[in-house]
Amino acid sequence: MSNKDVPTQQFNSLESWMRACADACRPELAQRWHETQAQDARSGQRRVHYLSMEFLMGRALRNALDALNLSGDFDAAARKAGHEGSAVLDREADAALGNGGLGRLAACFLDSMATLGLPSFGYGLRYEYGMFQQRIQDGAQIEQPDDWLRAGSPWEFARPEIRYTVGFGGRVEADGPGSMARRWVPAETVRATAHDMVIPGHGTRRVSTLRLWKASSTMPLDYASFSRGEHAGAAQQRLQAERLNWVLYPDDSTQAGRDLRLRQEFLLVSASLQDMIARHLAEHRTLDRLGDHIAVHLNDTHPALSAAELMRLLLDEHGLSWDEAYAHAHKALSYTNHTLMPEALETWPVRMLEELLPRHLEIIYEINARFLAEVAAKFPGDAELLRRVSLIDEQGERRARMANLSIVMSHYVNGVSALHSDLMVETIFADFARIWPERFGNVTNGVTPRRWLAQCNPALGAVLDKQLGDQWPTRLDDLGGLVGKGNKVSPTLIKAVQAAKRSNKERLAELIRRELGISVSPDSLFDVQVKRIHEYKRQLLNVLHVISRYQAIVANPQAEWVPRTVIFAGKAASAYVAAKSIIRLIHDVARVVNSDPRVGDKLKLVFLPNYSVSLAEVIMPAADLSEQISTAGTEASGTGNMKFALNGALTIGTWDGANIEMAENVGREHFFIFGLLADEVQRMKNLGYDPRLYYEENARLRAVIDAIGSGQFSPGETDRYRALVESLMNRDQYMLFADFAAYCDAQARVDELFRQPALWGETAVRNIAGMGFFSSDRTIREYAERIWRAPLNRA
Ligand code: 26V
Repeated sequence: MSNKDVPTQQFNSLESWMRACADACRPELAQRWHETQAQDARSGQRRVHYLSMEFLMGRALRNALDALNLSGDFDAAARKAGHEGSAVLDREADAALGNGGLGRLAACFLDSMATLGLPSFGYGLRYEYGMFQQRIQDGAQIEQPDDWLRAGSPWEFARPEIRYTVGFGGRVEADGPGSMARRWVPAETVRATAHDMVIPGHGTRRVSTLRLWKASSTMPLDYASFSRGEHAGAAQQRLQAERLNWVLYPDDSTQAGRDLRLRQEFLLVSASLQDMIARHLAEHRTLDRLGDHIAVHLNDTHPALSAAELMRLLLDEHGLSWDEAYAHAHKALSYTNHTLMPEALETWPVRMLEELLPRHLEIIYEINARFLAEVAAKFPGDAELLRRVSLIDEQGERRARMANLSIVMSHYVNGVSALHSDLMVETIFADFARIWPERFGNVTNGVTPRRWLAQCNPALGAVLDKQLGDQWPTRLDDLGGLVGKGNKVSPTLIKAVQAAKRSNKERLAELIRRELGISVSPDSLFDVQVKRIHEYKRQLLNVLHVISRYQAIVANPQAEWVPRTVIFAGKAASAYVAAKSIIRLIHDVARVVNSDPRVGDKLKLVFLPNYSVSLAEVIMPAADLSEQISTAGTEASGTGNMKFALNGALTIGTWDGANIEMAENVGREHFFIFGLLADEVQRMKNLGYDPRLYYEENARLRAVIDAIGSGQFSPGETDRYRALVESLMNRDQYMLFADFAAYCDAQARVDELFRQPALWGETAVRNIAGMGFFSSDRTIREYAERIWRAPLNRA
């Protein structure tokens, strides 16, 4: 046996260990899943159906073991076999069926719905390739396919008996004189087959379902063509259908107006609604009370065609009247908006809908006509208002506005943090809020404390168990108990929390050494920004500060610098040039800083490639400082911010998204807040913002920009960052220059506190203690009570 075979051997044995453990969990999960389904069918309670194009699940084995109370046994058995438990778990591929925050939120929600005993289904698509894998070549991002199903998924249950036909294209025929009912005759059909993933609840036997649809051809092989020897032609049908499953759209920033994306969205919507109606009929025999029994939640507008498809199914397939169908749909539907960014608001060219979904377009027109008549009656003579709220944008190429459709058809619309929900009704949906003020509200996001604390940070988990008892993972408000009587924090507790942080930092330092060959000191302050790379999130502002710090260190190496390791990770949408340029700049700056002998441990800069749920699970527990520095008014909520704080990081952040509510719960004095407020940003823009003034007035900023612009970090190619610098100097859309000085001041305050370990540690504990509110259990309770009106059956 050659040396080269050894790792393969090890790999195989770890991999088979992982498989064996998953296979051991499967029957028990299946049993509990059956019990849950039977219970929900018997109870006849309202079920929630969470429709999302994205579920960013990550790995499932540790979560399954925990839910089944088998984690301890697993760790012991692995050790006995000579394996590290974590090495076994690392063999599982992430289910990365999502881009970022929106998809991960859906995954946290499934966990909470199961845990709280909410009768629930998640509905999504079974992409064969998930979020692309990011490689870095010469400092630049390269995308590679994510073949996560290569070896199959141990968590999937194929359900060949659960399948529906989904149509595309064709024409619409009248179906009887005078009737509203019409008949859609699609030109093509595909078959959607259910593949269920089990979602175990914690501290309950309940197991709920994530149902992912796989499209296949209704006519896999055209025998006539095949017999004529036209093999490629014979496979056409099959290809047409199967391309729907190929790949998750990896762009979370711009509307990707593509035919395939529209087909994917309709596949999700149509199969899921047919499934709900079939289940309802099996349990209740009639559709009379459909709207009372199903809640259909739209995770952003991606499943907004649900409004039209539900109407079509009820009108055309089940013979209901318009008013009956509308009443059911309106009772069932609710919608969450996740972004105010205009470029992410979905619209579809009417021409595409005409071609692909002609009946749905008719229904959208009818909904629009009735809606506009209602508005005209309520606000007579306001033609401008009608133009703005219309479901059809008539300027230029006519387009259907999916947010407008979602709002009109839903009984409730929510934003994802207090600020975001306020801005939503003041800006993008102001007209609708005037029409239906009672329809709008807020439900602040949360994260599951099982994955994001108990499982990813067992060291801190053990400290909490000792201090609070072991119920906190399902009762996160218990964290408040970390602060004792008289608002004191016990020094022993602080020490224990710091020891946990230290071991997590050592683990991350080891990973950085392994992945990048860079040695970083666990004594340094771990300053972390991990999230999608986007201009509004301002990774670039962070880089500007790093460069400024580098320049200051070089100018005065003898000063008492607080050693820092600045860590980035995140993916850029493949076509997003500016974001990719930021990744490149981070690498260029890192090369210069990390190799400068004058700097040493005082400053290190690392970019960890291929950010993922699994990587986040190692990073979050190890962070000292969490960077949440979006331009105020742009980040709808953020959820990474919550994961960091829950794991004892302090936050440096703007007054944006959920940062605000976090600071209020923790106490502003324990937060590093800086920068313009959302209304100041707006006011400044209205007055005419000139970034050059800041450049001219702030010598520190000038030195940083000049260094980038002169090619100091890109010696072979001095104008590599010309576009980036010009865009800052001429426009600076996200106001980095306006916030730069305040950001640097806040970073100086960070240094000051870090010099006082006991005080820093106490502040970390206070941050953890204030995070009880940000459990996704609380979020789901709010949805269930206020929006879905669905029961919780917590065992
Ligand atoms: C847009 C598109 C356009 C078409 C291609 C695929 C795609 C995928 C996603 C999006 C919109 C993304 C919106 C989003 O992710 N919002 C984030 O939602 C988080 C959960 O509510 C929130 O914490 C983040 O602040 C917000 O940016």
